[in-house]
Amino acid sequence: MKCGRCKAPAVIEVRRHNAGYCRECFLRHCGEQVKRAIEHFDMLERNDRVLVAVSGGKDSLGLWQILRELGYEADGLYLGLGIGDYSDSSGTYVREFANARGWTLHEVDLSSEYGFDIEEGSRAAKRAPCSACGLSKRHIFNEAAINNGYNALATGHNLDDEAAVLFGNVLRWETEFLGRQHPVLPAAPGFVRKVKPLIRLSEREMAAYCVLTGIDYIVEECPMAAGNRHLGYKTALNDIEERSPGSKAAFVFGFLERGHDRFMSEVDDAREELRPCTICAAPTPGDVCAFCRMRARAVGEPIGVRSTS
Ligand code: Q46
Ligand code: ZN
Repeated sequence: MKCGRCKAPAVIEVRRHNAGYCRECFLRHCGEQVKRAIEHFDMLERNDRVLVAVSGGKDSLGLWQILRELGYEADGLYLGLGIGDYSDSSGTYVREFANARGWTLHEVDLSSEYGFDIEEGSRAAKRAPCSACGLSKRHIFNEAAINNGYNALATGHNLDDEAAVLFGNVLRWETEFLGRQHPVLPAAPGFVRKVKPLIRLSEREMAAYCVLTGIDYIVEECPMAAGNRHLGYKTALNDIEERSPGSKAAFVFGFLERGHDRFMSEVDDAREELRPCTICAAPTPGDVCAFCRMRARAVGEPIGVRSTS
């Protein structure tokens, strides 16, 4: 197969685009897809300070590099979740990546800074580990971006991730989540802007991007992911995509163009009722936010009192 752009031998085929690419044209394609997503959804301004949440995986490290190559002032944020060897090794990949390039990396460690890890939070809050983890990430990423003066928080969610989340939300008609499912969530009091610039690139394209640019990333999955619903949705969608290339993109972009607006009112209603958490000041519908409640339960403090020692 030849590269559809320059006719050199192709190194990858992207069936969704019905195209093959050589190394150089493929890397240009990845940069163009990110640029297109940023412009189309008004994700970033040229002078924004962007904080990229990096996990050590292909998507977040690839995203950080692409944003820097496109000229954005982008720094990294790594959150240590305390998930055994997986966290130790993912932290090493992130640090080596940032050090090799001399890029700024912020680090937050859940256990040493908040007094609990994902397993303890999950047990205390009676939530599945991924739910406790998602809650912690949302809270800490937002807090770190605001405290360090960033205008936007970028995450490495790719097209496959977004398709799987959309699939799950549609299966259960989670209307408020559907209203929130968008590649850009604008800033609001207490919330930094959140963007997903990889929405036009698949998992496979991100893996190829990292291999072709020599990015060393953690290949093993988080051990907590095994058997979760999200992975099941990904497998089902991969099967559909295999038979009918382009289905995932049609599903996600069709929703964003023709479905998303219909669910927006659910989010507005929910946001109107928010007020600052009495412990951390993050916006919350109650007195104490869900993260502070989980932390208090996990460390055995009465809810509503944060020890200062
Ligand atoms: S890190 Fe956290 Fe994921 Fe691990 S515990 Fe679940 S949500 S699977 S992206
Ligand atoms: Zn709080």
